[in-house]
Amino acid sequence: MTAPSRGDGPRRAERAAAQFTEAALVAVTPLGRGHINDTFLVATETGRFVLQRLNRGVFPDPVAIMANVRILCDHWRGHSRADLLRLPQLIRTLAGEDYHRDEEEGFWRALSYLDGSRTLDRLADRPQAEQVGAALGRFHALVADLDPGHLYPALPGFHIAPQYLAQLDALLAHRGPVPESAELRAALEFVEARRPAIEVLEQAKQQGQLQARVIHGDPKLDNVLFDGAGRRALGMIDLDTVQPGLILYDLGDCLRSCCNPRGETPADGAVRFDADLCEAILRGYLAEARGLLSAADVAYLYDAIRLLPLELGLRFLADHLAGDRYFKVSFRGQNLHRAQVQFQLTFSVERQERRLRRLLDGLA
Ligand code: GN1
Ligand code: MG
Repeated sequence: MTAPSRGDGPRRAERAAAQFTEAALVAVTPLGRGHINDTFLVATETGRFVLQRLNRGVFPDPVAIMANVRILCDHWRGHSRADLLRLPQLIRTLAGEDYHRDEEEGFWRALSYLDGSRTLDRLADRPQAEQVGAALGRFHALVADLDPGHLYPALPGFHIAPQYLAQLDALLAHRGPVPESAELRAALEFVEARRPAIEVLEQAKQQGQLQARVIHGDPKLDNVLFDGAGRRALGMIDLDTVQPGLILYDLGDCLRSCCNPRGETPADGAVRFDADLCEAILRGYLAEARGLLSAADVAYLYDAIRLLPLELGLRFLADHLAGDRYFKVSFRGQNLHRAQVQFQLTFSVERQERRLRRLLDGLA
C-alpha cells in the first residue's frame, strides 16, 4: 500500500477511500494538479476510482455542489447523446450516500476513473485543438436541455468579474502601509487601466443581451480527457463549477487555458496567446454547438477572450493580497507570479485584437 504524499495524514485518505468500496485498497496516490481540492487515485483489488476532498474554504456549501453534480450525472446518463462525451460518474458510499464526512469535517466524494485516458500538458497541433473545442461544444449541447434554474448557484459570484474587482478594491482599502514591490505596483496598474473592460459581460447580461445557461465553469485543458494517443477528446472532468452562467465564460476560459502553450506557471513568466489554436478550438466548438450561440454571444466573443485571463489574473492578485487563502501555493509570491502571467496573456490578446476580430468574423 503506497502512502499518499499530500493531505493531512496519509491514513485519512485511505480511511475515506474505504467508505466507497468493499475491495481491499492497493494504493492511494495524489492525482492531478488542481489548485483547490485534494485529489487521489485509489487503486483497489478490483479497479480504480478518483477520491476527492472538497476544499471547504472555497466551497462553503459542499452539499449544493454535490446536488449539482448528481443532477448533472443523472441528466447525462438519461441523455440520448450521452455517448458523445464521457463525464465522471458519482460512486456512492457503502451506506448509499453521495459523499462521506469524516470525523474532522472533511468532505469526501468518489468518482469513476476513465481507464486509458490522459490529460495533455499542452496542445501539440490544430487537430488536438479542434478536439478540445468539440468536447466543450458537446458538453454545452448535452446540458442545453437542462434548465439552469434547476442547478444551485454553488459558487456565488463565480466568474462575475466586477465582484473580483470589488474584492481587490476592498483589500487595498483595508491594507496597512505595506511596502509595494515593483511587480505588485505594475500588476495593480495593469488592472487599473482596464476597469471598463472588466464590466463588459456583466453589463451585457444586465441589459438582457446575454442569458445564463448551464456551463462547465472550469473548462481548462487539464479538465479535458483524451485517449491514450492524445488524438481524440473523450470527456470532461471537474464538475464542481457546473452552474448557471454565460457560455462566454466557458469559451473565454477554455481559450485562455488552451491557447497559452507555455501554461500558467512558466519559469520565466513569458506567455503569448496563440491565435491559430484559438481558431482551431472555435472551429471544433462550432461544429458541435453553433446553434447554441446567439448573435450577441458572437458579438461579445472577443471581449470574453480578453476578459477571462484578465479576470483570472485579478483573482490570483486579490488572493495574493489576501494572504493566499483560495488558491494553494507552494511559496509566498506564487499567486502574484500567476497573476503576472495572466496579465501578460491578456496583453498578448490585446495586441492581436484586429487579427482575432477578423478571425471571429470569418468563423461567424
Ligand atoms: C482553479 O482547482 P482547479 O485547478 O480545477 C479555479 C479555476 C481557475 C483555475 C486556474 C473553483 O481550478 O476557476 O481557472 O484554478 N477553480 C475554482 O488554473 O476557483
Ligand atoms: Mg476546477
